[in-house]
Amino acid sequence: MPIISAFEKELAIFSDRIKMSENIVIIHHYNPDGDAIGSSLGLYNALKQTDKNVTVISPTFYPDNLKWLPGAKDMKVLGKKTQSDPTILDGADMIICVDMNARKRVGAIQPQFAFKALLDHHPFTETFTDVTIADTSYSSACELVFEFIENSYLRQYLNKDVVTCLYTGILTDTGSFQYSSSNPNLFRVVGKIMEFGIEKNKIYNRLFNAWSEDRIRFMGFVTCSRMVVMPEYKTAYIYITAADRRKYNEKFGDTENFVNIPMQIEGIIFTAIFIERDNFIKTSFRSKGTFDVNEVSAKHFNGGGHVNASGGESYDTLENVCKKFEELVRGEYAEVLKNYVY
Ligand SMILES: [Mn+2]
Repeated sequence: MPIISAFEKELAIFSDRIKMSENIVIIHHYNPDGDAIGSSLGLYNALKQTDKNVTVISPTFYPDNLKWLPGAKDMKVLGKKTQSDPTILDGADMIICVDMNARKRVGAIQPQFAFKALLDHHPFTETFTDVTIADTSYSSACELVFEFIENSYLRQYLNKDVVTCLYTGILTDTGSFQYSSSNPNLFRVVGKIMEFGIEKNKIYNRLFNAWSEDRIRFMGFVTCSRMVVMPEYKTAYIYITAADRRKYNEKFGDTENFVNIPMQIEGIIFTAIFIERDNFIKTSFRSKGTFDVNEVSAKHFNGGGHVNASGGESYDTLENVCKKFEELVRGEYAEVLKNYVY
């Protein structure tokens, strides 16, 4: 049974509202990933076959390896300045937020006048919309968007473009089915997606084998010179300075997945990365098994996410953030990590 069947009431309201609306805006979180872009464009490609005006607004620019997605060129991509433009949502009678659990995730944009709906799979969803369909059993917003379309009048508009976008977000949010993918429903959805004859291998290569030479060399440098392994605690982390980023001509998205590099070491179950950005330190965490990095992130690094993947930010120096992390590993989490059997 689809997960969405628990949301019968919301589904009806959501679906009716789409029918009634003429100008629909789809919006996702800033620094969008494959799931944010994929779920927005999946929905966009379905809705654009109707008689409605549909616009996807991206609060910030997005990774190059997603530019080939059907409909990507039609997206309205904002920046720090245009985000604060109060007229940006003028004329919209419905705003659909995807892949975000809090209003602040859209940056300075103020989605306040139109009817708002949310499709999300993060824990701790804030109530900032008029109707919400959110469930952490979904691997990705894309899996949820598929079920939403499948179970609404939009079903007739499912096509290869729609599911290509949705498959993209499923792949990126599950690390190609490594994590967040134990719910059988995901494979039911993927099975349905395959029926549209998507180019599965081509999608994979466009997403994951599409780096610049700089990025591959950056990854090599980081692995050699910026990785700290704490074998006793089954933990390893990477730190990157602003100078490192400049040296390797870092482009947006280049450091994505660096946090997974130490995870490939036998015995490591907990990894982190700390990246010196312009005004803050970006933090990401990954784990194997039940070690909850959502808690680590929420409690200590102003962030959140999922059990095995989370992120946050810190306003201290890079050096202090690394020190704090090591202290947490050797202190608060020491017993759990040392005794962790995986
Ligand atoms: Mn997601």
